[in-house]
Amino acid sequence: MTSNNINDNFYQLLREQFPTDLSLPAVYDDAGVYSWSDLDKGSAMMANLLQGLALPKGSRIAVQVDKSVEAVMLYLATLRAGYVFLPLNTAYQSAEVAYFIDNAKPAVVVCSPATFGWVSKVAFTHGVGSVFTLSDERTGSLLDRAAHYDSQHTPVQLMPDDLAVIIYTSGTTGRSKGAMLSHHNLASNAQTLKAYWGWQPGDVLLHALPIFHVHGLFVAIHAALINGSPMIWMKKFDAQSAIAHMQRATVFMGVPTLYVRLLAQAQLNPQAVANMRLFISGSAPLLTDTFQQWHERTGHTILERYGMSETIMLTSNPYSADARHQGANQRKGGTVGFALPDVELRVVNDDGVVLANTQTGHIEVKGPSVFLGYWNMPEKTAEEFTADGFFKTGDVGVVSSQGYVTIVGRNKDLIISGGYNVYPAEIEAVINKLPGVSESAVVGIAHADFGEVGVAVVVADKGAVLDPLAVLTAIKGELANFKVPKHCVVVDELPRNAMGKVQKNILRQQYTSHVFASH
Ligand code: MLC
Ligand code: AMP
Repeated sequence: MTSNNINDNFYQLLREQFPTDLSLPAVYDDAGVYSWSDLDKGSAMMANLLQGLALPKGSRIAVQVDKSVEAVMLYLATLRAGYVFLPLNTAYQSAEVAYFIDNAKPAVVVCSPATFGWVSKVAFTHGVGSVFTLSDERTGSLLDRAAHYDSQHTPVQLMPDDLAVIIYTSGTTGRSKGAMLSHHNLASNAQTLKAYWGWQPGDVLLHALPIFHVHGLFVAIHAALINGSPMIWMKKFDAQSAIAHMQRATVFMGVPTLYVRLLAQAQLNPQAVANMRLFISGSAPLLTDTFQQWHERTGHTILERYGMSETIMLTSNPYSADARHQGANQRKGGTVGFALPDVELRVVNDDGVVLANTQTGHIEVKGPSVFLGYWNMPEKTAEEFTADGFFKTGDVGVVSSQGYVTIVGRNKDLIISGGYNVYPAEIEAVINKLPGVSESAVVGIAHADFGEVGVAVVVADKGAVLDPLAVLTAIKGELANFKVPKHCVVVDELPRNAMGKVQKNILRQQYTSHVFASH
């Protein structure tokens, strides 16, 4: 990997783009305004605190906290100190957190004061050295301790391939895998998106996504920081407030559910978005209906892009004329646009033979933002890469003669619900352990708000009687709430093909028609 940076610490690159006047606003929060100096000094103090713990190089800092600007400082502090940030969805329950802690063996865990009881128990049981708390109201032991540290900090010297973040993604078989992303992965993608999306002086990002996944943490926050642009910060998405904030914002990023909810607001009209320059959608398929309605209601054309935790962003519809594609500048609904300038994207058949444009197959990618591999899972990593170094995305797609990529399906058994990934295998494993359950199949069906939601189809043990609601209640404590199927049905048997494999397509058809007929 080549690099011209004297220090390949990604924070250094971000810091160089901060405005010269550090007293300017960097984040507008409900509670007040944070300046660029606040971000720099707050993250310096936390970085000094972390370094004061004298942790070994590459130590993981696992963080499960509510969205706050201080949580962003903690992320930046971890980068500065050269440790590895491990963000965890706040919806994860103790069994899930225990798995991540056991797998990643973090040296430090930061959790919310409200969850300290059970998180610290899990952490200390797994040998974690330090557990701090951080609330979304500027309180917690992390801030108390960091207050004693210096507000100057020089980012630790790093190499481009040094690890910056581990993001866990669930798997089609068994447990989650930690995708290892380097400082170079983060830096290259942030720079590419800054140029491709035409970030400019005066831009203001409306940040409404959670910050424990790639979309909210990397795509959104990196974009603002690397452009020296302020963010309007929403702790939680709410359609009415988001529209009100658009008076002062220029860029918005959302999963399709956010666009669906915004469209349901009567006050969404061209005046409300007159200040906006760009609307970006990703993480899940944007229905062409939503794309068209948005254009009719606002006059704006949503720019849809596609990425993964393992790769950050891979493709994007053009913001402006793309010289690589005869100056095409059209954002096409139903497509995820062109491979980004430094991404090689190809479509292959089942035998790995590269297909021509307009032929459908498996999407494989190579590029500077593609991850280093799965944490402590070399065999899994080897399986997911081809001999010539392409990553197998698990998505099925087609590239048009003009170069537009369309995702037509997935060859991984995955449900994307409101932008969150839900792997049926994980849910089925939990359901199958319940008393009286013989087997189960979880399938995704269309849903007006979340795009897709899970339905659990369960078979009882011989002689046992199962209450569908009791099944859902029983798994609620075990799984993050967004993973819990929205509906459960008990059946006599699951449909199987001649090989004995459950025919999920049949279940999907069967339940789509009646379960959510009212939506
Ligand atoms: C919440 N609920 C969901 C859900 N979110 N159910 C299914 N799918 C979801 N995504 C359920 C809760 O379990 C709860 O049910 C009820 O809805 C209310 O919870 P809530 O927290 O009040 O929901 P709400 O705030 O309305 O959240 C909806 C949402 C949120 C769409 C705002 O899910 C969200 O922020 N999604 C964005 C996800 C995201 O950032 N993805 C990026 C991944 S990165 P109950 O029964 O418990 O009351 C990636 C790569 C890439 O994919 O390309 O970007
Ligand atoms: P995650 O593992 O959470 O990073 O999710 C990555 C997956 O989200 C991809 O492999 C795709 O299946 C899906 N995805 C992301 N963006 C899009 C999009 N714009 N359209 C369709 N699917 C998408």
